[in-house]
Amino acid sequence: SNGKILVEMDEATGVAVMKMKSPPVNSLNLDFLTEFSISLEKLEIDRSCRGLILTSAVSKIFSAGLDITEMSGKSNEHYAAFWRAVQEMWLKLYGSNMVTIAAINGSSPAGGCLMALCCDYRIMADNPKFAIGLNETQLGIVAPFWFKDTMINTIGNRATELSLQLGQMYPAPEALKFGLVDKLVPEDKVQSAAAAAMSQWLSVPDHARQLTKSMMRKPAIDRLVKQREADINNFVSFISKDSIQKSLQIYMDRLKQKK
Ligand code: CO8
Repeated sequence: SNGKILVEMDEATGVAVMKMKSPPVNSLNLDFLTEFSISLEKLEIDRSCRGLILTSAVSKIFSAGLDITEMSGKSNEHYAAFWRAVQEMWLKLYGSNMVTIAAINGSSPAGGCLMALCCDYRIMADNPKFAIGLNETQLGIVAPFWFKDTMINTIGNRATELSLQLGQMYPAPEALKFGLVDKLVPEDKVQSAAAAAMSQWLSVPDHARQLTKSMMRKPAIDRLVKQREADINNFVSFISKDSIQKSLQIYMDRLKQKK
């Protein structure tokens, strides 16, 4: 491990806390995603681990989403490997048998929002400076069907249609109203609130909860599993287009200029 993912396992409670630590913004590059999936897999097969709290060790940021530099100026082989790693992260996290709780202690755009949506329950720091949402259209790119499915399964069709088309980022209070997060707590209470919610979730018998979770999520997971290669090909041909590369470049330049 090169240490982008810190895992603290509490044997007494059976709860692991996974802290994303890839400054400055926890962007999801190939290394990060690979380490994330390996760490998750280890916890998944550890029978003493029943719950996972996903949070950030970077102040003010949960995750800035996919690393834009992984999607620009690279070879098609690289884009394919990157996208496979993004799929893997989603398949593992959305399909986890553990209780997963996102402790969202900062901004969480795009892929960061997706990670949070993959969890069973979301607690966010009550700070209007922190925003969450799937803002892909703002970058001139299109969230794939499984991002869309994940959002629909959380906030419903109409709210997803609005959010996705507009590429809307919601400050924490709005995110709560939209159902994008389940609870807001003061910033210094995010971890303790996540631990409290976890003990409620863990009071339900695992087998019943797991089968119920699977019943809710399996159709979306199966849809990607069936079309995994096609989805990769689709991503590679989309992202390698000159017009898309240009949009991403403009977005990155704007991001750098805003300071
Ligand atoms: N990828 C790469 N670099 C990034 C990213 C990112 N996602 N986000 C920020 N950075 C860089 C910045 O450019 C900056 O670099 P530098 O220091 O060299 O100038 C550094 O990280 C710090 O960023 P900021 O100064 O902006 O930090 P702030 O604390 O002011 O803001 C934010 C943090 C709110 C996270 C802000 O950086 C931001 O809004 N970032 C953009 C987030 C974003 O739009 N992500 C979308 C990625 S796309 C995605 O996840 C899903 C794509 C789906 C695929 C579609 C199929 C085609």
